[in-house]
Amino acid sequence: MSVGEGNEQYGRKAFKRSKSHFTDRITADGRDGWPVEAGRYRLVVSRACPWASRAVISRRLLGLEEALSMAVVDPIQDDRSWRFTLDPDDRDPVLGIRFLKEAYDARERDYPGGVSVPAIVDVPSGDLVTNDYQRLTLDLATEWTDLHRAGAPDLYPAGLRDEIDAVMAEVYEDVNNGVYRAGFATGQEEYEEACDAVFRRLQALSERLARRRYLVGDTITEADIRLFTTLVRFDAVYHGHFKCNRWKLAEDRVLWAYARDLFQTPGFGDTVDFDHIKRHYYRVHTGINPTGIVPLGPDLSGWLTPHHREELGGRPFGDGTPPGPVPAAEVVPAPGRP
Ligand SMILES: N[C@@H](CCC(=O)N[C@@H](CS)C(=O)NCC(=O)O)C(=O)O
Repeated sequence: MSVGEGNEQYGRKAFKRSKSHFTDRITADGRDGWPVEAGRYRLVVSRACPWASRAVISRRLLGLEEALSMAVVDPIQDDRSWRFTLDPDDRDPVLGIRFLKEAYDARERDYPGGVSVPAIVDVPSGDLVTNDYQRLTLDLATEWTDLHRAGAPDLYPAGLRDEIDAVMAEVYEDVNNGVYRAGFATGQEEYEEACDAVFRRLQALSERLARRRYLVGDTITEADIRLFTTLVRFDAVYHGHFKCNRWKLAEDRVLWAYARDLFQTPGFGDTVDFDHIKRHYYRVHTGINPTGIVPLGPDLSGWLTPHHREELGGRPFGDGTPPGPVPAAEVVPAPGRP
């Protein structure tokens, strides 16, 4: 497999995350030429990918499943990158394409950059609109409001944005991206610096969450979504594959309970596919796992055990309500669930 580890971002120099290249925004006023419109766009995700998983969770919490359809790619890329090999005829049934790269090429001929998820594609033209994973979920929360379900939570409340942004910046630097910096380090010092930062930040987050149910305010916000997508992968892939092994998530009483609380909240755990997560990381990054062997563990049953975080109070959905059941076509297959 010549993907992932061959990319510049996984190269010999210190790990550097590439900037998203297509940063057009889909907005209520359509100022970039892409107005919010039900049925017009398709969200392309890998359930393996933490950045894409943010969008999968936001879409569920906000009840955008009908308005914004979703395509799930095969967790294993080949040298043409993400592919629709989970679909009949290896083709996305809505876009009619076999590789996500086709939507990138439709937007920009001979696009030289990497093909990444999450991506939103304009269905009528087949053009990629955005792969800006940092902006994408904020826009789902704040620009797609006319299409939100009744009872949708406010994931980015105006009065708390400064605090949410500050927490997310630290979580991004040391945790979301920190695990990648540790995992793809090519020198001892670089690895130790990154790994130290991961656990220092996790320790601080554990202290912050000891007496409060959620990261900011008393409801679920975008900040919780972004921390969750790393925590849910921690013991399955980051602890072993990325060598972030000072301790396991399941060994930190507070963070483990926090992660289980979110996992058991509708819209979070019901989007998680541990089978895709494990196969993607262990099989694609052959630079750090040359045999491509996928470990059997960890035991996933703990994710469903009582977490007792209700005792801290908090109102998960604020004045809103939890999302309904997962649409039948989007239920995570049994091998990926605890
Ligand atoms: N757009 C960003 C973030 C999204 C991202 O890294 N997605 C990963 C999957 S987790 C991806 O699609 N990487 C391209 C590849 O592995 O070929 C990037 O290009 O680094």
